[in-house]
Amino acid sequence: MSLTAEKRKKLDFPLYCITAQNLSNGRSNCEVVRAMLEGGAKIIQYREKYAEIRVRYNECIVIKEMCQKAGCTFIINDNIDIAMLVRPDGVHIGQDDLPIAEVRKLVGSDMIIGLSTHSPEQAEQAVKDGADYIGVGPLFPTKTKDHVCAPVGLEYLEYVVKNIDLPYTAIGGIKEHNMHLPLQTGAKCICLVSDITGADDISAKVRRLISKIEEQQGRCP
Ligand code: TZP
Ligand code: MG
Repeated sequence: MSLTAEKRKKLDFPLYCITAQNLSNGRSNCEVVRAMLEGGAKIIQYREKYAEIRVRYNECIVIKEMCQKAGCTFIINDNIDIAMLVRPDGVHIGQDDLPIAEVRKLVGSDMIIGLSTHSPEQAEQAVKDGADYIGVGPLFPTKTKDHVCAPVGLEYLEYVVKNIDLPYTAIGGIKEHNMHLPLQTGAKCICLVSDITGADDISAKVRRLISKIEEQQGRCP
């Protein structure tokens, strides 16, 4: 099923936020999400690699409710089973996870499916396979993701900007101090993980990032 206008709208925001309990200075994922929402986050992905599945499930129930009230798109990473139960706006999977067509059978046509991609070939394949958006990265070195592939650089982002008609988020090693690079490359949406989850004041950070991104995008071609 093709990407609907409704799904595009849910993904049409300049900042994509992701949780990471181990990089949140002792704060819970729910606390971090609350602060992201206070700062104006409009897309949040629940990504939790270390907690027990029951903890993830419980957190996702709470976070879905918080996001719904705030008009924020809520995506669950990895756990298709939790997504089938909690019914977020979307799920996010990687290259080694179940094929998109199989995930589609499980979650249904209304749910957004996002796929991490690392090369032009993977981006083209994602379009063919019916992904609703793609992650583009890691642009730069990052310690946030285990077993991450080598940085793909801005060249791959440039390819996506010019050739791929799917929503996407640039990701990997993006910080407040270097985010002008993907933005200058034409990125419509960028994702900063540890720079946000590790911030002392997460809501102030998110608010500042959104306004800086919008300001820079106004200046970019
Ligand atoms: N996928 C590709 S890189 C990455 C993920 C989840 C982690 C990015 O984290 P950070 O802290 O923004 O480098
Ligand atoms: Mg995964």
